[in-house]
Amino acid sequence: MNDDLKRQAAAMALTQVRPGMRLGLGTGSTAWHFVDLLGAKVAAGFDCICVPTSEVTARQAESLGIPLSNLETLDRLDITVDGADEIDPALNLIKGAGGALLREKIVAAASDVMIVIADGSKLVDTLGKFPLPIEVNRFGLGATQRTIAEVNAAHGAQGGLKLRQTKDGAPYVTDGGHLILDAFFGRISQPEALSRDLLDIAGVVQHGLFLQMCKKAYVAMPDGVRTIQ
Ligand code: ABF
Repeated sequence: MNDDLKRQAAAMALTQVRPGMRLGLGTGSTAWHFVDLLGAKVAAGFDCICVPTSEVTARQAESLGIPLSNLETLDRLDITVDGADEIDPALNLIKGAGGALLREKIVAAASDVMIVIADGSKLVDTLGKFPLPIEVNRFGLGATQRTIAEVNAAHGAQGGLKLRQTKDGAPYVTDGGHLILDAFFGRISQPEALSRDLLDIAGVVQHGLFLQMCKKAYVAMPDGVRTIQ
């Protein structure tokens, strides 16, 4: 059911894609559907060039014959299509459950338009129920973690920080070789200030707040796909 909704949202995003476009390809189970549908279009002769936001998405796109490039060759992209973990009414997002937030943010920032695709479960009034992923350098992890905890407490975090782990208990390592701390807020009342304060911490590489980056969201509900813009 949820998977059907994700595919419907992905299909709506595909209607925005024109021949010759430079596209950013997101990561996650919803973005997977977009890449899958785009792959079918490419197999039928559609022309586009894409930058993937993770190694997983790169492998999927390659397997479908989608032409790939990078942000050294292409300076700007027309559209990035990606999923999200939370979407607020102003289209601010929490992303990063899939561990690809750094490349997702770099690719979205290099895109003229970011389109988010999701099912209705991702809509929230206020960001923060979903843990906020914070990507950190491995060096000095303890010191970085303590500073983040202080900043988060000042922003009203209701829970602690958890080092993300794989199923077998090893630290989860991102495509960039970094670690992820998941921060439990409950409610993020001042996302812009929190974003700035987190980025001021030396060991923080990036975080999963995507503020004022998304221009349009296709959110699939049982009674149809809603466009939010
Ligand atoms: C990526 O995948 C992430 O930024 C986000 O964390 C996640 C959403 O995954 P899904 O579409 O599987 O719910 O877009």
